[in-house]
Amino acid sequence: MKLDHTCLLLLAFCLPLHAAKPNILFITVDDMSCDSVGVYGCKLKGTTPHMDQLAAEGLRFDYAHVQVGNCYPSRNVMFSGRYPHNTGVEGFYQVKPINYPVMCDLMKAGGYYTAIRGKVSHSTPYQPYAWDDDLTTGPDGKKLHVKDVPSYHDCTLQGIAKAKTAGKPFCLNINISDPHKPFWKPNDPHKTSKVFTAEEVPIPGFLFDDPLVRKELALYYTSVRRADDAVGAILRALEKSGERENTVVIFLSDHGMPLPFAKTQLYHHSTRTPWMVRWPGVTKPGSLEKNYMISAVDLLPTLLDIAGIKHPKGFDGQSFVPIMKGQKQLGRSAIFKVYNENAGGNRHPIRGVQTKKYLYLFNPWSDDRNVFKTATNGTATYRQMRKLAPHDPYLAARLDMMDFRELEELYDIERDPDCLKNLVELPNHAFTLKTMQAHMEEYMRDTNDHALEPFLNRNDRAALAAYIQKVQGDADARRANKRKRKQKPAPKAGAKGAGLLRLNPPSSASAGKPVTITIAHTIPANLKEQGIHAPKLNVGIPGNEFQLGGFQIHQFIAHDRGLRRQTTAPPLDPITLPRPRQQTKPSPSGSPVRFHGQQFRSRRGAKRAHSCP
Ligand SMILES: [Ca+2]
Repeated sequence: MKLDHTCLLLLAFCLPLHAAKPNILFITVDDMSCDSVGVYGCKLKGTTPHMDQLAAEGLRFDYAHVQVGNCYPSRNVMFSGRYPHNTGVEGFYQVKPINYPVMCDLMKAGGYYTAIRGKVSHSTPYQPYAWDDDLTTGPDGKKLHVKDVPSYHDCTLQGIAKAKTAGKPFCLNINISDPHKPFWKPNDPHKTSKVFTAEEVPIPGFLFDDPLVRKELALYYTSVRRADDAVGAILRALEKSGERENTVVIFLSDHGMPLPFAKTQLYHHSTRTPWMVRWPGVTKPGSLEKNYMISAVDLLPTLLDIAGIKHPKGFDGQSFVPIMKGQKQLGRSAIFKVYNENAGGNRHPIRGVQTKKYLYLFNPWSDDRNVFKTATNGTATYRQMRKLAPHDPYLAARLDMMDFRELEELYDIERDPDCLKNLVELPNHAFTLKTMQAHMEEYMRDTNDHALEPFLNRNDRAALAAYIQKVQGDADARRANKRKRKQKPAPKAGAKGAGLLRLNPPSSASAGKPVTITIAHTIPANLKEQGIHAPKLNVGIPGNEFQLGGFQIHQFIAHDRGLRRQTTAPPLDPITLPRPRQQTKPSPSGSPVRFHGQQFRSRRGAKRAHSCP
């Protein structure tokens, strides 16, 4: 662990305040929406019996959110008590060295044994980090399977035993992989205790009723149930250890379901999380907190208060221990939400302010041309939305919003939690808009957010474009450096994996015209069928080549490392086409230049034709 001088000084002040320290068991699930939980009003019965039981034994918060709609930055907020612009962890990349302590440092300095299972690389600014143990590896040295329910029981018991051996209270962070993709599937070797059918699943208001959407949702809800099985396994291990009565259990999700308008967004269902705390002797069984808003940035200050560890300076969040003890607390009427980039380094910054009634979003990248790139574009639901949109005005409007957004959005969460009707231009909401904008400015100033300047200049298109160019340029440079550091020579002939796949693209390609790519392979026939890194694509082994046909190119991007291409659905990221002769020109400066092909559709045309209800 490398911390600078300031950080070490801060740690030196983090002395324990009390001799008796409760254990902490912090459990997360991955990509689960709050309303998938029974006690939070799930319309499908039986999704989460163990989570419901935990709620019945403790306190649950009705107005709880995470800050970020994707994993790595969301978890780093939880463990740092700071917004992404104050940790540097704005996307899926390591930040090293750091000048602030994280949960692991502070708990260890406070006398705790610390260990983690799952999401290890996403939970600290760099890895490996100084946890006492990584419980992701079993006692036999083998890595535990992320979807294996019994292993969650065993690793919890193992962590508790190790803390006892060390003679310390424990702070365990057990991160369940479900319902993150890949979802449970029929004949999955990793069992779930209940399978839900496409016919019975509820359709979230931000999606649409369609057989393919239902099918995807059924797999999601079945994976929610397997996540709940893992919660049960962890809590059984705690009981078995005899430490239940001296352990504070905290449970939440890192963000909403991995489907369009939820994951990687800052909508209501993107960030709302089930948040439960069972603190024996402190929280009242079955209680519900409906007055105050809490968010992930408050987690670390809260954990330190529970553990009686003094806070270092620099937290953006605030402990909510007073609320759990039934006391009053100021500053709990709004939360600040932050999104910057996806796992692929595409920057589409969003900022949000949410109160119990309203949500205001600022999308500085939204310019009617820039298309939002996100993990959920690879889902069956998104592809179906694209397929149906040309013949369905409602879906055309929804797709338009998903891809292009608006510079500002305002929603009445009480009446429209699915965020379907943007109120930003309605005169009768002008006062609310101004109030929410003022909240936003205050948060940005207070936390030194780099999006403040574009926010203040939000009516100046050139200023917004310059900001987006700057942050995307930073992300591109960071990824180019990473590639340079990681660049390995191509595997030698005969080496393991060499020549498994060879792409044979067409000798020429035109924007708007379908292309066919032939992929020759030498994958051994006994492997039968293998998934390759492209959504819903499998390699049939018996032959020695297969074809991908019908992809339409709608945009070419000349890039510093050759040409990247975008196709219409389905996206196919790993395949690179050669530089076409007609559509691109070299950039005089060598910097990225974008050329739009014939198929680049007009947003304004779509918007005129359809309006969102
Ligand atoms: Ca996640």
